[in-house]
Amino acid sequence: MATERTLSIIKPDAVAKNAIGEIIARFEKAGLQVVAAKMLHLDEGKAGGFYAEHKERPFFGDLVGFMTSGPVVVQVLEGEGAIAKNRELMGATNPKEAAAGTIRADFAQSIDANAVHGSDSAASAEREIAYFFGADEICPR
Ligand code: RTP
Ligand code: MG
Repeated sequence: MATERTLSIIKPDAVAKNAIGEIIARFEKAGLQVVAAKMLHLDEGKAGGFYAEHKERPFFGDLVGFMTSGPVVVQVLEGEGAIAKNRELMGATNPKEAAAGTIRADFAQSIDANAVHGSDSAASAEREIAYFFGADEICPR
């Protein structure tokens, strides 16, 4: 499998729970490397632009409200099959449906406050990484 990069966000609920370290440890233990990271408090424009694909969905307002409710940690993860591996570690969107031992099963409380984001395809990863990071902010090891 090829080495890939994916965008990960530790969402406001997980930051508020002081779970940043535990979540990053799961990525590292699974063989993913953090090659870029920053903490940000998103405004409506930045959060809405990030989730633009969901603009017409009924949950869009709640999603943007939640993502702007507190700081987030945005990271680029690199590794073999990083996009699918991260989605596997995250678990299902709705924590009630997330497999035991996944990040969402262990840290999320609802479909809105669901602890983490991860790019869902190579095209999304490319767009999302560029949305938050310049090339000079990514540090391959
Ligand atoms: P994410 O983009 O945050 O990684 O989540 P995801 O791929 O698992 O789910 P996605 O379909 O992209 O939805 C983005 C976020 O919108 C909220 N959502 N609410 N009420 C609902 O039916 C509903 N569906 C999605 C979730 O917070 C989800 O993470
Ligand atoms: Mg998504």
